[in-house]
Amino acid sequence: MTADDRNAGPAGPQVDVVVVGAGFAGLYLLHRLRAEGFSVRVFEAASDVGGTWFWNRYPGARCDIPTTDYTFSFDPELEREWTWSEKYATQPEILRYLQFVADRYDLRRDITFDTRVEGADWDDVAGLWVVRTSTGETVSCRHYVMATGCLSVPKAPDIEGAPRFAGEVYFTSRWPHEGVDLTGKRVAVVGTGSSGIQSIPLIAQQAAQLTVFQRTPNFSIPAHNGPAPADRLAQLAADRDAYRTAAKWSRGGVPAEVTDVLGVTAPEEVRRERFEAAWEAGELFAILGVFADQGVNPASNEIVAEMVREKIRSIVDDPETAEALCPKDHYFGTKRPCLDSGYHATFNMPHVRLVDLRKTPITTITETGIDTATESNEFDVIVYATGFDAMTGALVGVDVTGRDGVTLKEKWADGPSTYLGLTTVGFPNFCALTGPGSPSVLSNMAVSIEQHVDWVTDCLVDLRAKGMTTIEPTPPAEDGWNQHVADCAAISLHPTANSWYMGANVPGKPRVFYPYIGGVDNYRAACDEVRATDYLGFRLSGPGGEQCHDGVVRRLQPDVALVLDAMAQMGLPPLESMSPPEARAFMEMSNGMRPPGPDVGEVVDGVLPGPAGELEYRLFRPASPGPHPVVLYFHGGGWVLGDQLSDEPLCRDLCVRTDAVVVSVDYRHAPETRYPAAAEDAWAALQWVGAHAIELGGIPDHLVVAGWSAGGNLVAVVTQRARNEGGPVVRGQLLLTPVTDSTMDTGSFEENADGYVLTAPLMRWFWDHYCDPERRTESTAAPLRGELGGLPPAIVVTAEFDPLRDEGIAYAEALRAADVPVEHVAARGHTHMSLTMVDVVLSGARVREEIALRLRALFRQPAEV
Ligand code: N01
Repeated sequence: MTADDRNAGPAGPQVDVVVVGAGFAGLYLLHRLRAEGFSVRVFEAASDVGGTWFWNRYPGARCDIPTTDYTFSFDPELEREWTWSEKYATQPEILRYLQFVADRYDLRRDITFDTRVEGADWDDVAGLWVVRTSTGETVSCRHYVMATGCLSVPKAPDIEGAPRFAGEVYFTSRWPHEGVDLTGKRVAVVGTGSSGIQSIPLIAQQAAQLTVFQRTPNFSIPAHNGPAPADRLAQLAADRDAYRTAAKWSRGGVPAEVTDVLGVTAPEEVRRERFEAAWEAGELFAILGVFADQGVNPASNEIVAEMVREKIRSIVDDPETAEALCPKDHYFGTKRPCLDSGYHATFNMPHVRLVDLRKTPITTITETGIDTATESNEFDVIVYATGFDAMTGALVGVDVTGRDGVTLKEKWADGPSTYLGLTTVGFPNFCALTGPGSPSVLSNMAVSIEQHVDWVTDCLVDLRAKGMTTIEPTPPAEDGWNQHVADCAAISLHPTANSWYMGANVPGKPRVFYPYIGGVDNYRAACDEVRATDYLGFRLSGPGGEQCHDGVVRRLQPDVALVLDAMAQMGLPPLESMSPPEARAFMEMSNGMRPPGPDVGEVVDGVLPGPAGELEYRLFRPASPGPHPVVLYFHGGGWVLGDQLSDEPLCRDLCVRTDAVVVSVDYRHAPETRYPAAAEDAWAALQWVGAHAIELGGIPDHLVVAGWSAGGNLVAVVTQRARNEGGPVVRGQLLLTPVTDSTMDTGSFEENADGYVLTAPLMRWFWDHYCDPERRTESTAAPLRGELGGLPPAIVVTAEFDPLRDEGIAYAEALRAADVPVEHVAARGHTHMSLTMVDVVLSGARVREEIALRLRALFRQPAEV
């Protein structure tokens, strides 16, 4: 009990912390809290420690992360005292380990076994939780932590007739402790997830007949179990601390090579070699990391998926069974892949049979067996390996009532909502270890558990030091985190699968992506940042006063952040420190390394007449039969950099998404030819393209002018001029993060002056090269200052982290005020550059699709002018 609480008198809590669950998480939390001088009670429904490893005793149960990594790392002494016997330890060995840990740190004395926590109510006046247990005990505590595991509540059997079966029934997740003798029995196994796939080969060894009822085939690779891998043991022996630190800062919680090999571009022999190496390694993160893009790119994913299917076909003798065992309805990795020991070969045994429920669904379970659409089968035993109400089942299963009488179940009725996957608004002093919105099940649980326990313990120590007794996230912080979790998932292929990660296995459960897929490393960085910024996004209160640093910890799109980090690590010189020719050479070199953009029907290079000589253009034609609408495009580059090729991936993307001919035209650049040369060239290009639209393959009067950045400036300038001069007919204008004014003093300029590639100094450098200060207020330099009435409909795109954001918004607002139809697309979490980074910043695709949707609508509307 803290000093404050001891002084609090009878109204104070009985203990500082109540913890639910004595698995990996509960045990370590108890150890750490106790070491920090907190009083703790742990309640555990089972009769011993172990959590999931207490309950899941089915034959073949093992971990699927190598035990060298699936282990506590907080105490080097503990690591020296315990040696795992196998690469993937069995359930009994892992349970013995947790019992050993409990004994070694004398943890049992604070754990109450055989006791389920049934409810916890927040008392807002006293600022404490009142916890109710199945034995009738009531305990008050300052902090209430659920360490209940992500896969601890078995899914209720949802098969018609299940209660009628008169034979033996077992659940893999609640296997009898005394074991089950299946010798000579006719056994049915329903379910082919990790539990089914691990147990089926061992059940087959005993059963007289085994029938496996498979609804969805799962990807599974051989575990190649045996002694712990020598290379890993050597790394640990050489420098344990370095190895454990690498795990903490890895993507999945296991030190692993991070490849940059893309499946889609790698040569066949490289693909094969990488896949075979991962197959031989028999490790989840190896097979999930064959290619850098397999988790996001369907084509790359399919390469891995098909190689796994080839393996299945090579193992299983009967071609029909082999095909039924080949997963085809989800991308590899979007449901948790399994590690097995002889699973597929089990189907070559004469007494083992697969029933494909996709072809012949179960109609009912009877007193004596299972009926499918085509047959009746009699069994002595049915084994359900049908999974869990994952991630939230155990949390909402307890009657947790927060402030204002709202239960967690009610609050999460449409899906979990958390700050950092740990805390939730309305539930002060409440934590869910490895909760939804944290890496948890996508990571090595041992590492993620230690990280959460350490963070929570450090937090409670900080609160005590500050004299604070309550902590609760703020709504903006929680909304921001939920958004970030969803943004991370949206880039990946994961949400496409009907997986338990999506809540899809439990009828009626909200369909959202439950865990955080942004990586253990990024997640840890976010949590560390919250603490380092004195609890950003949390409200703290107590005798020490009140504090609230409200805010959102991650606002950039996750892939934008990755690109920015990668660029920062390269330590590139700022463009404005270079001469224009150096900056151009540098840009050309970096453009040479980017993905080319999507295929289009045809690419044609040409020239058109400009006021001071020919202007080069590149035309991108859709593959569909023409004629097409035409988009005249002006590149970005601050009027100093770039040419008709420099935004090629973006032009290709626009062409494919809008089914329009895109004509990217070059213009003269500063400082060699300063303002208004670029604007004059752009005007000439508009006139020429307008006049030659039909020859270019365009539909008459279906011309849109588009441009990015300085190109967006030129779009605004030439559409104003076309209105002034009575043509050409422009159906619409697309301004992508445009320059519309020259003041460089907006809020967004201040906020985003540095760190997002287009910096305030770079923008000044551009302006200085382009235009004399005294001419920058002319409307052909700063179109926001022009007359805006009577302009064609506009799509104005702004990016949140862009110095130019506010002038883009100002232009959209000014157009609207002048009665010009405007669609403003605000790209949340994006930078000035990121929307143009086709196939690099994948989150940009959604924004470009939104733009394309509006452009297509513009093309369908009758021309205004
Ligand atoms: O559960 P699952 P699990 N009729 O949900 C099927 C971890 N774990 O216990 O896919 C017919 O994966 C269901 O079919 P479908 C690991 O993270 C780890 O196996 O919904 N079939 C599926 O085939 C794992 O991912 C280890 O179409 C029905 C199966 O039952 C997670 O726990 C070991 C059905 C359930 O698979 C869950 O694994 C074990 C119905 N009505 C578990 N309902 C290690 O190796 C469900 N199914 C560490």
